[in-house]
Amino acid sequence: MKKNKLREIIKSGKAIINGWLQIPNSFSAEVMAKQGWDSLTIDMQHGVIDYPNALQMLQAISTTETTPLARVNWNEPGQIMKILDAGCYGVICPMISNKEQAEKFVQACMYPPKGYRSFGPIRALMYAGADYGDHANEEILKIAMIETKEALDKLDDIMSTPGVDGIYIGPADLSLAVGEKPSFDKPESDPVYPVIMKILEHAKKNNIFAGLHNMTPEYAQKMIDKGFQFVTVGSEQRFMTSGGKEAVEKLKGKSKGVESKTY
Ligand code: 3PY
Ligand code: MG
Repeated sequence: MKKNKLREIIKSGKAIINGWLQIPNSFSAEVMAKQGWDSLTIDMQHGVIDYPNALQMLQAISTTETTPLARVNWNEPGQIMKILDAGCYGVICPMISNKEQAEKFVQACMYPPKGYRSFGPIRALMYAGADYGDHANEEILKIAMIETKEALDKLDDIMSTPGVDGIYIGPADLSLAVGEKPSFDKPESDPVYPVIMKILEHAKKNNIFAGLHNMTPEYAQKMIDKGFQFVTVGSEQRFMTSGGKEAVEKLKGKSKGVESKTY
């Protein structure tokens, strides 16, 4: 089986630079894949992407060395198994709140006896190699999102669950969980900032990597310096929005549109 290069990056102590895909199109996925991201995540939760789109996007990403990941829309074994069959090398699962949910998630990603994934890696066999079934349990990255109120009381339970390779913080939902307005790139003065740092410390303690969703490369770099080893920067939709907005503003003056602090 083709190795998961993301595991090598983590082992070397470096950070995975992850791009985020929310547009249901193989050409935009290909354009992003050509830019040299370590990984690209197909966002099936908040992106406007369904399975047939995701399949074509995976084919586009396969034209490059970029590692394909997906964020599923819920902790739902059918969707998790199906996107793995399509050749994803890792799954990000939203809103994991306790150990039971963490087990349900990671075990959906693993074949028996470690898990309960059903066998049928129809495209993964072509993408990864004929021995996929022998190594998938170890190669596939299982990444649990920490972004709910309950999870904050159960960080060690979730992070010590066998099979959880890393956690991923969603700052928008985490903000809501602690009674704040959703936004990314939280400044140090923001009440959510210490919560993010606390989650990072627990990940370090549990020897798993921590990931964070960011808006700008500057903020992502700051978080790498703090110890995050998986950082997402923007999304293709965000890049399109900011590039288009900047061009129009230069020619037509400041737009009246209010810029989103999240997606
Ligand atoms: C959040 O900020 O809640 C996310 O899920 C980011 O993707
Ligand atoms: Mg979220």
